[in-house]
This record gives sequence, C-alpha cells and structure tokens, in this order.
Amino acid sequence: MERGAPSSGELLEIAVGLARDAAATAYRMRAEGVSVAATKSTVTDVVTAADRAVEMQVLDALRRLRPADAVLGEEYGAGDTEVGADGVRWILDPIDGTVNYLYGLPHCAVSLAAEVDGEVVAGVVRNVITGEEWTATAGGGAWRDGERLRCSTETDLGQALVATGFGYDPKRRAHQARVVAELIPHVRDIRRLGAAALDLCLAAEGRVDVYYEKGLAAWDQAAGALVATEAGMLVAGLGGRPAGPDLVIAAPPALFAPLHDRLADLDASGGP
Ligand code: LIP
Repeated sequence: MERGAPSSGELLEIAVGLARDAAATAYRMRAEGVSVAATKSTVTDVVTAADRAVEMQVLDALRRLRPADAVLGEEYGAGDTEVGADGVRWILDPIDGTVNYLYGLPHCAVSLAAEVDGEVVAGVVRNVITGEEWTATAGGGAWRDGERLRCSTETDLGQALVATGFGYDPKRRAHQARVVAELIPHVRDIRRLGAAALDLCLAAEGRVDVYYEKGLAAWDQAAGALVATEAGMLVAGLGGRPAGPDLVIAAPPALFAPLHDRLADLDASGGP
C-alpha cells in the first residue's frame, strides 16, 4: 500500500457512511414511486432515476471527502484506469438488483468498494430495503451487523444450494439457462435472487453454499467478493483466472474444485 493511502479501516468508515446515506435515498425514492428512466444494453436492462440520483450523491460526497480519488460507477463510469494520487479508486453500484428495486422485491443493495493500487481493501454492501449491512477489509474479516461471518462448511456439491444469475442479453440468457439445466440435477437446488453483490454476501454467511455468474462488471462484485473472501470462500474464475466478466465462482474450499470442474464442463464462461 502506497505511503499516504488511508488505512483499509479508514476507507471502510467512509464507505459505510456513504452507503448508509445512499441506501436511505434509494429507500425514500422507492417509497415515492419509481419508474424506468432509460434502458441500457437491452430493453430489459433498466436504469431508474434512483440509480442515477444515488450515484451522483456518492460521487459528490467523494469529491468533497477525497477529491484526488478515482471513482468507477455503474451509471456514470469514470474511465476505469484512473487512480488518485495515493492509488485509491472507489467502485460503486448505486443500486445492485435494479430490476428487484423496480418491482419492489427486497433484494437490492448499495455496493461500494475501495481499491488501493488495484487491490480491493475495503467493501460494504447494504440492502436498501432490509437495512442488512455486510462489511469487510482485506485481512480484517467479513461482518454483518457486528457478527463475524464464516461461509458454509458443506463438502458435497450434491447437497449445495447454488445461487446464480442471468444477463440481460436473450442469447446469453439462453446459454446460462442451458448451463443451469445441466447443473441442477447435480446440486441441492438453484436460487436466482437477482443481485450479485447480495448473492455473494449471502454465500459469505452460508445462506447459500455457493454462487457463480457470467457477465458481471466490477461494480457488481467488487465489495461482495471481498466479503465472501474474508468469510473463507475462494472467489475466482475458471482455469486459475481471477473472478471477472467471464465468470465469477465463489465457493468454500471444499466445493470450489467440484463446482469449477462442473462449470468448466458445461462451458459456463462461454456463449454470447
Ligand atoms: C444485476 C446483477 C445480477 C445479474 C443481473 C444484473 P444490476 O446487476 O447484480 O447478478 O443477474 O442480470 O446484472 O443491473 O441490477 O446492477
């Protein structure tokens, strides 16, 4: 960590404060009524006024608190190669699970991670509706509401509850559905909850055993992946690659290889 960079604890404190304010704004705007402001990659890839308002709120606050830092946000981007003077970049998903938010399903969250010199060192995921809050720092463990988290101890893939998701592109969805159809006879069951950041946090505390998904952006998984890792999970892609848009796999050590190999056989990182 470069001299002058704040500690991961200091970055987490900033992240938690901003995430709580952001979640409060998203909650209020939901109560006031929410509608689709625009669509992005496909007609089902929606953005609401709340996604934009929350991102602007966090961006403005970071510009006040840490003007030299870079911010990569889902809605306004910011040129993801820029980092600030002391190597800090923030990675923000203002509302992960936007479709759930639109439909009023209580599985949507503000996700904010702090990266120093390319390594995510602090992260918070706050459920907008339930108020549940997961936090982690690199080497400092994963926590929810003051309780230290440990992932599932399941060792049999056949008994594993698997969370996963589908993209917005119909061709990709068809490929992902084929993978799920082939996988489902070999696991306990599948859960499609609709927000990667929360899915990773639920996996971190064993409310599902494993999670995988193709097509995630950095903002979908940065904070949740740190929470999962600090709870004892292995979080990676296929073939020794890091977790990324090709595939994110999060599993306890005993389940990582069997899940990895099954997903590799099913070409889970392939398709459109
Ligand atoms: C969502 C992810 C989810 C995925 C959805 C979507 P968004 O992010 O969190 O895991 O299955 O297709 O990408 O669009 O709500 O920020």
